Amino acid sequence: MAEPVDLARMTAELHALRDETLAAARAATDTAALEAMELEVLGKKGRLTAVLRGIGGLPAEDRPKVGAIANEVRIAVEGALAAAAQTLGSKELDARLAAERVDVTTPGRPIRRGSLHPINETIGAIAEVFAQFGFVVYEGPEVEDDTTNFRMLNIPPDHPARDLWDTLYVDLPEHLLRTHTSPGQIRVMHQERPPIRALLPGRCFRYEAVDASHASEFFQVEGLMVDEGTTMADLKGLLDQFAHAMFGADRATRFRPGYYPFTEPSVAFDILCVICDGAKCPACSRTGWMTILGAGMVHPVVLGYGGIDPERYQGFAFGMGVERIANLRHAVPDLRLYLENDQRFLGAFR
Ligand code: 2NL
Repeated sequence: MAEPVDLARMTAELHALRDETLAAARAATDTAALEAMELEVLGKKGRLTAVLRGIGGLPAEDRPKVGAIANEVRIAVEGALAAAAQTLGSKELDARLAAERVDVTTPGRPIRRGSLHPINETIGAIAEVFAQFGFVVYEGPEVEDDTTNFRMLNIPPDHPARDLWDTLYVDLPEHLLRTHTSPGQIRVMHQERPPIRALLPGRCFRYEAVDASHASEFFQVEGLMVDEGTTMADLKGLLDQFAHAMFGADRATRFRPGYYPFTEPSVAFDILCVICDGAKCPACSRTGWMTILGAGMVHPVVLGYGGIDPERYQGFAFGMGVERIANLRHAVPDLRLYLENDQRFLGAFR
């Protein structure tokens, strides 16, 4: 049986609870403790409720008095908890602000910028020039069939011109790694109707003893124009414009006769040596000139293989090695550098 209750004892208990809680609130060191205290004293199963449970044992006239005291205690405790919460809360905020302080004057960590690979940068520069003449970029597959890579370019299986390319074959009958981007031009002819102005950049492959100027992968950009009344004069004018855009408006150019099985007539296109300006240095093999591309009028047989009537349409085509153009643009001495992915090299082209 619980001890008999009377007004004086309950009053004393309530005041003791108040004084104890007020002292604890002042002593609390964090807001979590205050929240626990609130639950412990004022909560539904809290100590204040527990004391008041005894109220039924009091004489009826004392009950309102205890109720009034309990109310004062509740208000005092709530007030003390709120005041302590405010003090502690602002202390905690101050501590967090101090701990998380950011010195906005500290220099930032530099973000390392990437850059285009010099081969891609060069392809972009070439495409930008030809875009001004209406040439649109196409791409063809790197694995080609023998027919498209050789036969349709007027290079039959036993043709001696095949000795010009040491071909890498893949484990698929009649298929190979393209030796030039020309088969892509054949695909464009099959896919489009004249007038055609196509530019084909891409990776090509050949079996090669690797040195400073030979790799088993390399890039080409080829161009193709097919229309009614297209002439060699159009080709010469276009290539002059190209050379002047890439190497300067005052760079001298020349055309020489050349040979390719897929063009007739064929030409080699030279610029005056960018190293010695024609003074005949080792860079131009002491000729004063550097060949930058090969070109010619598309052979009528090749137009026919492309599904184009050579009686109605004429075309010219040209092809260049991208590494060679990039070497001249950036004075790179060895094309193996393009394949090594050495950041010290690639980072030099920002
Ligand atoms: C070179 C020379 C050349 C072509 C590529 C071509 C393509 C078709 C028809 C006719 Cl579909 N010609 N391409 C023509 C002449 C020269 O490239 O030495 N490139 C590195």
